Amino acid sequence: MECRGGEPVRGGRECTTGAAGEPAAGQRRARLLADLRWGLAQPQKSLPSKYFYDTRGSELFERITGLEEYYPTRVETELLRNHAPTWMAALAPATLVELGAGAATKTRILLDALVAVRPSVLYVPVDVAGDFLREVSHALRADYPTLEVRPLVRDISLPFPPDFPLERPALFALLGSTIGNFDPEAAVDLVATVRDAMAPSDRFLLGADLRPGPGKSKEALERAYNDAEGVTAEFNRNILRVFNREAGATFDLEAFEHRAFYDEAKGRIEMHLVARRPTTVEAPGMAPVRIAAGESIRTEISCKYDRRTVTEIFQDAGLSLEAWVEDEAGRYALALAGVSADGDGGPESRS
Ligand code: SAH
Ligand code: AVI
Repeated sequence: MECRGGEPVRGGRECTTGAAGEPAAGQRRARLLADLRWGLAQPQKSLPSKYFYDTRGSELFERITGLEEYYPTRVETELLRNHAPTWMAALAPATLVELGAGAATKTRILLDALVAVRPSVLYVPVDVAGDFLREVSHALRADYPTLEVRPLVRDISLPFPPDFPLERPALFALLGSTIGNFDPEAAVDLVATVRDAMAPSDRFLLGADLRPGPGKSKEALERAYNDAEGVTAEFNRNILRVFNREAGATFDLEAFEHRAFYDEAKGRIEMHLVARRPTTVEAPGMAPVRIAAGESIRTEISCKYDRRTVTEIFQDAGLSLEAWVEDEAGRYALALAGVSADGDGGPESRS
């Protein structure tokens, strides 16, 4: 079965029983094993990119965001600095829900602008990386004493309704171009899930990495995923560590090398782990899988956008684009959207 994100997930709706809605350890292990079996049985072997993010993977991603080659974080930071104060003053949201919050570093730009106009705010960071999310939430509570922080450990590729009411207006944010890690159909499903939770007064803020153009070469884009220090390669291999540790798989990390390239036809970066030599992986309940030298496992897609494709995703999901800002070189954009006037109006219009 294909789930949102074009990634294999068994069993539909996530059954959540742990703290902050986190799946119990046994359920997570069963899901990892099901995804591993499915992914390694495909003609193009693949693993869901959400499994990069244990605490080590989250920390490696944070290191990536500081790399010279990885421009998206720098450019998004600049755009947020320039536009967050105006947007926050106009919207004054009572709730900020952030999908794939990670270290919430850039979120602080939103929060600074927000608490300046509305000190008492609810912040709901949603992320699969539970331990990391708890640490980040703890730090935010210390730094923003008037902020109520309610973290949710959820998989955003599945419906993730919070089990508490959201104060309106709410701002839903999906930053870092994490939308790119979902294929276009899955991206529409994800945005539609958010739209279903939105009231007419709410807004959705999306960060999107843009396709190569006059101010952005394909080479510069590919460099962002092939840094000189090898941090992205380490991040890529971390997915195998996660499967070894959490699912009892036997990936030989040394047998795989990092590869990332831009596929112009699909408008996306693909990240792979390529076998340097024949290697075999075993896992509980799975027949050993032999991987030939040169064969690869695709570990991530990172779709790139333009204003038209983002507008289409919004439209298909029942949202309308209200603001679009990008840097001068056209490398990265922020898009702000509201519920479409011809939609059903979201929760405020339902009884
Ligand atoms: N928003 C941050 C982090 C981006 S990294 C930034 O802009 O820098 C992507 C984040 O999304 C990680 O924290 C990862 O754990 C989370 N993530 C990835 N797939 C996810 C999924 N399916 N459900 C929930 N969180 C996910
Ligand atoms: C989180 N996500 C949007 C990053 C991206 O650029 O697709 C993850 C990443 N993969 C390699 N480098 C960064």
